[in-house]
Amino acid sequence: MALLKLVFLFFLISFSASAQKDYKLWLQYNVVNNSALVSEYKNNLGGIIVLGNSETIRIAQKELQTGFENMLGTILEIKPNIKGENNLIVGSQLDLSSEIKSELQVDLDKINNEGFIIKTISLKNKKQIIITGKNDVAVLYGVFNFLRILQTNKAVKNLNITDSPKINLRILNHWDNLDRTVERGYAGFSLWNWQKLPGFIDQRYIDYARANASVGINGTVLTNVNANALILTPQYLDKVEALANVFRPYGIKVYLTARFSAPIEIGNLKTADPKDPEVINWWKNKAAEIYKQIPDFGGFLVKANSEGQPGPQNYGKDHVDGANMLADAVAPFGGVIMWRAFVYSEHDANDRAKQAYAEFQPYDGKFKKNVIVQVKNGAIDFQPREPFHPLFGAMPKTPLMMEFQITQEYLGFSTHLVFLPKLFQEVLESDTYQKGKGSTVAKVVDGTLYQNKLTGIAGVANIGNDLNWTGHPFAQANWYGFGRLAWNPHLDSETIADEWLRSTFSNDENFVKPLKNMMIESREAVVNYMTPLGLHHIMDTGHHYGPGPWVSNLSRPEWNPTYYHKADKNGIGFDRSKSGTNAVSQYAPEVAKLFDNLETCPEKDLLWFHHVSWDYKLKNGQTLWNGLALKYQGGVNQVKEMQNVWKKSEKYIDSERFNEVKMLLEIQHEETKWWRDACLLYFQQFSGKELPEAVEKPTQTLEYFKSLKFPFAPGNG
Ligand code: BDP
Repeated sequence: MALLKLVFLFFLISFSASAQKDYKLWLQYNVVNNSALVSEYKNNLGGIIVLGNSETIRIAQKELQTGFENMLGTILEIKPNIKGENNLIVGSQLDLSSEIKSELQVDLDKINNEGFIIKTISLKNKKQIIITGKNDVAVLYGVFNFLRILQTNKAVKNLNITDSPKINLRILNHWDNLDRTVERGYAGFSLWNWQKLPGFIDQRYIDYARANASVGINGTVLTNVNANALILTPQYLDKVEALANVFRPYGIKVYLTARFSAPIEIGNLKTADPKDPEVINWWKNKAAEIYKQIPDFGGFLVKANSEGQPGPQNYGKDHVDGANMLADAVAPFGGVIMWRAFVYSEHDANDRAKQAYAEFQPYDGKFKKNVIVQVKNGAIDFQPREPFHPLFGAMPKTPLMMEFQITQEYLGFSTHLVFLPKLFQEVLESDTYQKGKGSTVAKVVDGTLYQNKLTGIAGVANIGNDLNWTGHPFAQANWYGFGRLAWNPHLDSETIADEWLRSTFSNDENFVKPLKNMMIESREAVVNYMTPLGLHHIMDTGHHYGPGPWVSNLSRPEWNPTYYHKADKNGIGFDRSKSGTNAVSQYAPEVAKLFDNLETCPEKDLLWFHHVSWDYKLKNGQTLWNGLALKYQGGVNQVKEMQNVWKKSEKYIDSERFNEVKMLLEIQHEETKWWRDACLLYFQQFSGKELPEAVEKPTQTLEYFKSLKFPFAPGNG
């Protein structure tokens, strides 16, 4: 009996230890194994001198102590002064001695308000590592960066780092409803426990803020873009205030989604017309009320006249009228309006891919200074691959904000392993040519192309109350990677994968190298087994999980996969060339020409821009049909290879996370075959051709695949 108890206890302890690993994200602070490094670290870090005493500085100090204790097994002493040792000096510019400040003047001039300096200087014949910035939050960013150096086992001798975020607003968009369901959320329910707020502060709110601060995310929109006006009532604003108070010391501002019809729904007005004086006044008062409770409230995110949401057009007014009215309401308090450009209408016969540009581009220069237009990365909707949205670079007088989707609505939910920073990087690196060669999307977003002062990037969060936050252990890398790219949109996704693997799992090169390749490959794999060669939006109805290229019965034409692939006896693909919908004309001439011409259109985007015959010759000499089939098979093979790589990683990591990922990869592999077979059997009806030899025979009939139903799929309202 005693033995049984012991075994049970051991099980409990080891369970909670590995469960904690899942929970701890990339802030594992694993023991540093390399003894030379450990002595170097210890030698350079005699103690910490902490300047200032704000809550933020206390958080920074605690973080450093936890980090050292876990990674080096030493409790760092807090010292009042240098005392003849090599130390770490941590504090904002305002708290530095004039001696240190003059040593750092050149660096201090280089950084912006949120930037930091990590630099080794000599003082009293001893080396001191200074972590500083213009304010305490910047210092906290520096501290997390310093800890990352240790986490990734890099040297700390003679440090000389100055780094500033290149984008001002680095924001998570939570599509969280007030009943705690999460639209397109695959990691459980919403973190925000509205019923228990404001009185009960869940430790998770603090841990969430800490994780975000560690990658420099400085804003969070708490509520779904399909908004509920109740969030703006006093009852809920008290709850929002409580969250804002938790997030503030971590440098995170709170934003809310504003339902355009709120003046009617909660204000008892007869209209929400943006030109109506009573409506204007209602919003002004509402803003004043919010700012009284939350002085650093960030502002509103608005989805208007899109997918049935109310907006200015309900009153014969336009997006500019709506956005500017709200902008005026928050301007006295320094707030911003993030106005989404995700619009398309079932009443518009135009190609859906053209509609947002057609509607918004003419508004260039018409928005108030504190409006930023939030544009999805591509013109349709967060597909595994889309060419960059033509609005980027096409509105020189309007700040444009990037919207990426971190949650994997169209990429296998939290079941499939897909490393999204690779996708994000592809978009950010795309050249819009709007101001000549080198006018990349990243430069539009970071404001350097048109010298915009207001810059922003949003990621639709993949976070829920699952123990591991994101459902799939590797989906944590997408949250992490979004934050890193928000800080610096020019970062390479390989660097991000490398940092994340080391901080989350292990620094062993035999682990990091193959796993890094696996993560990078995973993005092309998902494109191959879901939507190769420019196919898009062929996911099943509503929930968007799994293939549904046959779906053609939805009320709105542009919700049907058949609208997008247009497969017929003659071929497949959406003709957006000059002879088709001419969507190419929305790009700069250089880009339009490239996409328009079959010879120069990148094959990865082929069927996005062209309808080509089944016999069309691809660059590798294969016919389109064979090439397409081989891509699907290639995706299946890639995931098989991911499984092999993962199996070899067993000895480097804990068994719980190893097994979780192993099981998930098994499901993913099975589902790659489902994608391949369902799509190829369906398209084969039109091509009338045999599958090439290298493609495995389908396991089921097309009828079987069509019959599959997924009631209660998560994230689907
Ligand atoms: C689509 C989602 C839908 C969102 C919409 C949006 O299917 O749930 O509300 O985008 O971004 O991707 O507004």
